[in-house]
Amino acid sequence: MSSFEALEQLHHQALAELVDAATTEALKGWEDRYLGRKGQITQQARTVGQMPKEARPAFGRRVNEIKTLLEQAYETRLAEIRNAELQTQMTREAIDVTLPGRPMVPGHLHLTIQALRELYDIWAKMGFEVYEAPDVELEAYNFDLLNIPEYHPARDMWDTFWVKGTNDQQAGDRRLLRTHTSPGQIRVMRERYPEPIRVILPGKCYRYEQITVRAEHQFYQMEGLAVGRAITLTDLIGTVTQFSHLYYGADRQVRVRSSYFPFTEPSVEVDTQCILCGGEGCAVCKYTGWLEIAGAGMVHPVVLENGGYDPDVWSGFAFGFGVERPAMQKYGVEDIRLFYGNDLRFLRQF
Ligand code: FA5
Repeated sequence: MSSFEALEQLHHQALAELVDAATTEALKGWEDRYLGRKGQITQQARTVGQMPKEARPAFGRRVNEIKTLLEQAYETRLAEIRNAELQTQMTREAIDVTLPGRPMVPGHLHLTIQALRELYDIWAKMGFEVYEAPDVELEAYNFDLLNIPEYHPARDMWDTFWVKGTNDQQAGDRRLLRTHTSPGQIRVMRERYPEPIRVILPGKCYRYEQITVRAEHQFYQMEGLAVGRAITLTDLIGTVTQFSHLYYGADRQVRVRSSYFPFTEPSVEVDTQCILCGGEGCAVCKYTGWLEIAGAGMVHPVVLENGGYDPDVWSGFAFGFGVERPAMQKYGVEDIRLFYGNDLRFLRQF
């Protein structure tokens, strides 16, 4: 077979194989085999030098023609294959718009957040602004400046989580997770002096205590503080009564009992008529007809002084409500552990 015949045969063979190449990878192999540096057409071009002189121009021209024809055929085939691959991909990924949609499951606010927001609204109506104090607190603010020195037995009322690495600090400078929101009283007084104060201090509190149906180791409190020049116990009673009417309903009576807190004098506990039995007596109120809703009292002169306010000129009241327990009463929740147990069956009810 002459070199020309062999060249034509190669041409036809290449075209036939090109039709069989059905993927971009197969096509790449074909290109390497015929047009690549070591490809057969390229090899043919290299044989020109060994041919008789008179045959060289015609052979060389034909090799170049075939090379160009194969390159064009290659481009056309490549476009076909790419198109076919795209079609396959589009079919595979096609969205069936007739399928029913997946329903969105919208989240909603946690019961505690709902309760907090309701409380903010009520206290805002009564002229109290929100003051935020830190969760990680100095021992001095949580205890000493609230008239609870280190030796004071009342420290046992609040079992404390201490912050690791700060217990070699001087007493008072040690850090802890606040056991109540009352340390915010000192912060707001020191910041606002000599202005009168009317704030609520909401926040999470932490106690190293046994978890029960009524007690968590993390829970919210809503502190309140009013400081002015002629504030009396009557103002406190009027304020908490008004609050109770707005939160629980105007038909619930409120009563105040004597109590003890180191940072108030006198100190009281505030009770409201049991929301479930209306005062008749039931298991929730332990058959007393009353539920405790807050600790409160007139700000102790020592605490006023620690806040920078002269107790001979200024007076004030403070109160500390729980947030979860009142919400439990209001919504009939029997176990505080449900709040943070992350059981959606419970949370979705509110
Ligand atoms: C105090 O924490 C005082 N600081 C309140 C106070 C403020 C008194 C200002 C006077 C003036 P007490 O420890 O009673 O008080 O807590 C107040 C409220 O926090 C309780 O009535 C209760 O509703 C809530 N509470 C206390 N411990 C827990 C707990 N472990 N889990 C859930 N709620 C709790």
